[in-house]
Amino acid sequence: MGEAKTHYEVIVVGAGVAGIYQIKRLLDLGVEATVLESAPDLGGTWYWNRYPGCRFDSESYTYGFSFSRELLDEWHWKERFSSQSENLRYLNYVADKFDLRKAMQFNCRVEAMRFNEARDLWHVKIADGRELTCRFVSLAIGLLSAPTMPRLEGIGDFKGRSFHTFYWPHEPVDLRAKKVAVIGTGATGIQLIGEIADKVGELTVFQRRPNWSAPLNNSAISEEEMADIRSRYDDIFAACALTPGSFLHGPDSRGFYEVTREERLAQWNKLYDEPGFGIWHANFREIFMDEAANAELSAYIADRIRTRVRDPKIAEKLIPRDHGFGVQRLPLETKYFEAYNRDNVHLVDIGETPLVRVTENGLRTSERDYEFDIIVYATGFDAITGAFDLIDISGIGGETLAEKWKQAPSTFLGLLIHGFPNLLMPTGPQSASASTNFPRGIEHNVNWCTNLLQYMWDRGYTRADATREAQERWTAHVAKMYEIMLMRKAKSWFTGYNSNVAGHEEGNVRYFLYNGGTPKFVAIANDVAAKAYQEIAFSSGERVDGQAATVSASA
Ligand code: NA7
Repeated sequence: MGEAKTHYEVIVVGAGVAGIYQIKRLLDLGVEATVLESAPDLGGTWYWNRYPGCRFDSESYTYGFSFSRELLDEWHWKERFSSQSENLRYLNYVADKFDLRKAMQFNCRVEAMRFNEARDLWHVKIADGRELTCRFVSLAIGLLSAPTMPRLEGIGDFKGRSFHTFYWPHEPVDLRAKKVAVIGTGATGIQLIGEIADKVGELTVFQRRPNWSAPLNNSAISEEEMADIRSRYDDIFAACALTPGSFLHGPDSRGFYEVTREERLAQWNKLYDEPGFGIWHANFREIFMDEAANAELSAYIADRIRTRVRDPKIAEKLIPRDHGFGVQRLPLETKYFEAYNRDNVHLVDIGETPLVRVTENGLRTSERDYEFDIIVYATGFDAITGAFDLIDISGIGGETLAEKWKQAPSTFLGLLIHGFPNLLMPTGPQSASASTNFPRGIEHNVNWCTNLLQYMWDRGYTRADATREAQERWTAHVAKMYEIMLMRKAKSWFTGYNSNVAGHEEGNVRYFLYNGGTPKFVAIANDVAAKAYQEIAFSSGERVDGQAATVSASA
């Protein structure tokens, strides 16, 4: 395991999708590198989230790694939208196939990282007491890996079982005949509720705000279909590379107002009944920017909800009023709305009667007490920057990242941070990977970062720091793109909103996503590389009084 070693050229933090690919690239190059993972095993998101119903919203065969033809030929995705257990099996298969485990250390929580300016090294402190050094760190720590609990009194008082969906127990949880509460109706709650409604005794859903949601329309993939998919992989990945979201679903080329209302309805009828994100990503572009266009689509989806939910009062409660369709992350669902037609499923509108506290026996709202055997918190994540905030990271001059990003993150391409040299972010804020079919963005970002490292190794540089100007330009560009998007008004993790984290409440929009789409992002990032990384200051050699022996032209 190499645990006695204390120095590496590269330390990768996180053994999820990004960390697995990053270590693969580094080992192929013969670089001395290790992965530090806080969990007992690899898989990241797919290791942790074991709640029933957890699965891809991306078509499985667009989510898998694209780097190995052999892997593509060997792996059979069993379902169009594969489940958590299968996804975890896949990531283990990849790690074993390419012998990556040898470079992974588990149960290693990185507590702190300090940049040593004199030697151009990162000092990485692990919770087990070890301190490692390395030239480069790749923080592959995930976008949604810091779960958050409500700030509710009495959480510890509950005598039954309770857990956040992220920490759903590894052993099966017997839900039969149990009284179960689910708090939260985001993408997670919606997957969970649809899956367990017919498996529990009583299910009570505590909904603060409804979310728009559309059918996943999942199905099995037969041997023949998989053979066909395998023969088309090149085309599939090429098609993903051309769409803004890196999915197979690209926007309708017609203008919303160029077609008649009947034509729009026909298109929506088709998309709603098709698998996946088509209703979101293959829709008219205007739905993301134009209030009237968005309102017409939202009214259409509201009607679809009304046809699926028997009790009109419940149906109205499940229809969002505070935001339009698709301006928050769209959850995809399987029999979610039908769950509310069951006698054992109850909806509590905690927008109207807020949760007051957790009690010994259950939950108290402003109206009454409820008794439960199990309380499930599907309350989301301190998204994107949350995992960074859990590590005490200090860069040039002792500046801490938490302080620098307190109001909002600022980055260069979402990949580098000025003042924090040699720190790479394959899944950071403000890159295209945050808003797209994650692995497609991740593969690009890992390749970009690895090419940057190779560039430095070829030239003997020991420090790369994005310039302040480049970072300011990029951050302003990212923020500007929000101006035209309806999403800027939404209370969702897309805008850095989280009611459970101090400073992340409503009103402080944090620009997390690059909204220009994958093709544009890739073109910009590749152009930076093609022009010899002019936005990055390179230098090399030990420093005397802060001066490097060699400094690049761009420094
Ligand atoms: P989300 O999408 O952030 O959803 C969290 C849900 O929990 C949402 O309905 C919240 O209501 C609700 N919530 C959060 N805090 C509270 C408190 N304190 N009281 C009541 N209700 C609360 O997280 P998910 O895990 O569902 O999805 C995250 C991503 O994972 C998803 O987008 C996929 O990419 C995978 P609110 O809407 O804030 O009123």
